[in-house]
Amino acid sequence: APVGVFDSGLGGLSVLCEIRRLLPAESLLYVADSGHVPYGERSTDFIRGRSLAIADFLLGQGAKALVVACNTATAAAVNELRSRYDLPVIGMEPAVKPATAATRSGVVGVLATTGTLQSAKFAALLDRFAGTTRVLTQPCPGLVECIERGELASPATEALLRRLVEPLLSAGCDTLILGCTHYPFIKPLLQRLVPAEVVLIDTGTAVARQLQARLAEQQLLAPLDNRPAPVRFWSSGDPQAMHTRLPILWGEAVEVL
Ligand code: DGN
Repeated sequence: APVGVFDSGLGGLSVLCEIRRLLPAESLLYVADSGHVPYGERSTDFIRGRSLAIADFLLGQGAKALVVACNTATAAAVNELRSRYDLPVIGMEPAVKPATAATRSGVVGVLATTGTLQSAKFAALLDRFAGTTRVLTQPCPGLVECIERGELASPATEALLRRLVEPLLSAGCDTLILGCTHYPFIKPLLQRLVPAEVVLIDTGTAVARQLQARLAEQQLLAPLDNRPAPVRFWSSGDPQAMHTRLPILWGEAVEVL
């Protein structure tokens, strides 16, 4: 049975990549809700509805576990998904706790969508882990769209990113949290735009490890001789766009359903 992974679009591929690396024997089924990307500025009800519909689809495909490879959808819908389905549901969360451990200046910045930053889940996360660290938030409208177009280092993407991080750097942030699964794709560009000592933190590997632990605990791990397991892709948008973008964002040969 496959592990079902979904995102509003192609950003979740950054998480899929880490899952693939850690768990090469797991069959994976990735859903990009490209017909509705971006989720960043959508209402909570809309995102919740999409998440439940995609989860139903993945369960219909026999998924044994779900990974919500989208911070925005996790904030909006992970509780509903967990109460509705009796299988492991792994979600994303901006890495506030590791960032508070990493910062020396005591000021960290969170780059994420408006939806994530305005969510009750994010407020609870800050209450729980921020402690004495100053946590500054920066919504990034437009950035997901650049990445969806496959523009990982274009002048337009660079100009936008510069404008977004500048206030965080002037406020003394020495640690930046990539709180959206699209952003690891522009990590090399971001690293070039910030001073070398600024630490960038994302959560793809932590989520892959969490998935591994949950599968192990429920004895759902695929046998190791299942390698190489298939990875399949499904998009609610234009399948042709998926075909042209996937080679940029996902290295392996692909099967688009
Ligand atoms: N990739 C999603 C996230 O992690 O929040 C959201 C991207 C979007 O649709 N705005």
